[in-house]
Amino acid sequence: MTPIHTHTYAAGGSYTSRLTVTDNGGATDYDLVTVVATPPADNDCDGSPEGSTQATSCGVGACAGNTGIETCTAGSWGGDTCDPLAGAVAEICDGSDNDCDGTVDEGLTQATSCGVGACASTGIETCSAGSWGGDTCTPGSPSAEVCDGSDNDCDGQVDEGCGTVPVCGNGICEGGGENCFSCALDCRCSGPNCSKDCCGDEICSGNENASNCPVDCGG
Ligand SMILES: [Ca+2]
Ligand SMILES: [Ca+2]
Ligand SMILES: [Ca+2]
Ligand SMILES: [Ca+2]
Repeated sequence: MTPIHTHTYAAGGSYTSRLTVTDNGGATDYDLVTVVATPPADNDCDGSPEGSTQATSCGVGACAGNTGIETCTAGSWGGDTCDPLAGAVAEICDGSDNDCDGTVDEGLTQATSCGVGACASTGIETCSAGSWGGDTCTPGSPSAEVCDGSDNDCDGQVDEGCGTVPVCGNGICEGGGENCFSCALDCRCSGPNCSKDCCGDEICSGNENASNCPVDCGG
């Protein structure tokens, strides 16, 4: 049986094969065989021929409306060049989907602060639909003002009223050095560091008593 030689081409087109035969005497002869297999004009790419292109669009949020092209290849559209993230930037609190992931203002928080003086505190707030809210900051509770260099009652003033406390003009603190900030040996009869005898000076004279002076001199 005469052998059949087979050669297969993967795509349609016009192909010619030359078949040459040499006999036992050395004589040769040949023949040309042409086979034409033209792809159909419409290969199911919506009536578009092979290799044609069409515009595409893609993207959501700030990337909505990005464009590209795709190509009709072997009966289907493919190779879309549209980039759904072209133009994407980091998400910010503005009511827009800046990073083009389909969600608006997601995962945005920022630090907050509230209260003054001893009541100062911190918290966070969250962005929703372009607005910051849900602040978790809660100020601390105020307490009575004492002479300690802090704004205990959270009114914005430090140690207000301390200046009205009578000072003891004794030998250690005299000369204007007595105050809540600079005099380690606070001689005021009602101050937190009051450990001095308040007797005998001209300012506190007459003010000393058992209720506000640890060393009551009976003035
Ligand atoms: Ca987003
Ligand atoms: Ca945003
Ligand atoms: Ca205060
Ligand atoms: Ca204070």
